[in-house]
Amino acid sequence: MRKILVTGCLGQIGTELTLSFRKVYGDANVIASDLIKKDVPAVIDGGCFEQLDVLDAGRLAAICSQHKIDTIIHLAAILSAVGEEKPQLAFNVNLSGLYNVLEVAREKKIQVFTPSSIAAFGPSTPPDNTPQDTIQRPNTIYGVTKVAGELLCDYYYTRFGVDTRGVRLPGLISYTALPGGGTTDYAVHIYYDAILHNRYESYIGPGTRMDMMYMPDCVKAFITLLEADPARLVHRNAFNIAAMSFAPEDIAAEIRKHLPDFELVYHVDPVRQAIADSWPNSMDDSCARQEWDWKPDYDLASMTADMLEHLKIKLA
Ligand code: VAH
Repeated sequence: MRKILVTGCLGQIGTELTLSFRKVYGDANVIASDLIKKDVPAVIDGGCFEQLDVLDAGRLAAICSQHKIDTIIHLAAILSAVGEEKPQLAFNVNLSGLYNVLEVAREKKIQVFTPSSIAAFGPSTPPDNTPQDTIQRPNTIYGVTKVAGELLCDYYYTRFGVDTRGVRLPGLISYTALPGGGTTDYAVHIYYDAILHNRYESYIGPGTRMDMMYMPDCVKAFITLLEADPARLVHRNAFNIAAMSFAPEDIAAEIRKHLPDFELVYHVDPVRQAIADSWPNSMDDSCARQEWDWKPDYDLASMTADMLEHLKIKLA
């Protein structure tokens, strides 16, 4: 059975992924780690937690040795919007942190799974049905670190034989843990505000379509690719995966099927709008479907129903 280290375990992906991985691989086989031990009992009390700054290569190596780690799910990162406020921090965490993970993986023969993002594309990328292999000239530090990360992971596979794998994630929607510092976060907050206020003020403007995915599909993608037959993988570290593409008004229309009086208004944030405008409208994920049988389970309607049902309980 695998011994898995999850970095960034208390983030939006990390929280849900750690809980799901413990169900699949066993509580004792998933070591959760994050920079700060925040009060998330389900993760902290559900198994082993280690405080880890991914910039501390010695501590990372010591944890991998102590727990005999053979798989690292590397999630620790600074996201797009915070990255534009703190570009030097984003460079350090997203690239030096990844470098430390790849180096310990090289030395200790550890498999590495780390996500890229639609942010790895830029204004010159074909925006509709964006191909798997195409122009990547992002104009955000987050996107620059994601492209560099994709190339670093490819290099460690071809040069050192490290089994690196990853996906380009769309915006992620979930009810377990809030997102932190992204551009697509609006697509989570709209559901919370629908339950709490029956109204949402969107910082992303009308007509701004982006790829989005429900968190259960993201977790499914991580496990499916992690366990995929390596002989089938032509691409490795940056599979486009998609589930749905929508703009704020599309979510609002779906919410109104459940909350007829829900009101959507706009207060556009020029910084995050510019980031969103630089990203694709929709990705072509045919390579993931061909090479490891990717297929999402949720669309906007089923995600909206599930989100509102869970948030009514969570926010009661
Ligand atoms: C962000 N949620 O908004 C992240 C993600 C596709 C976007 O990488 O920065």
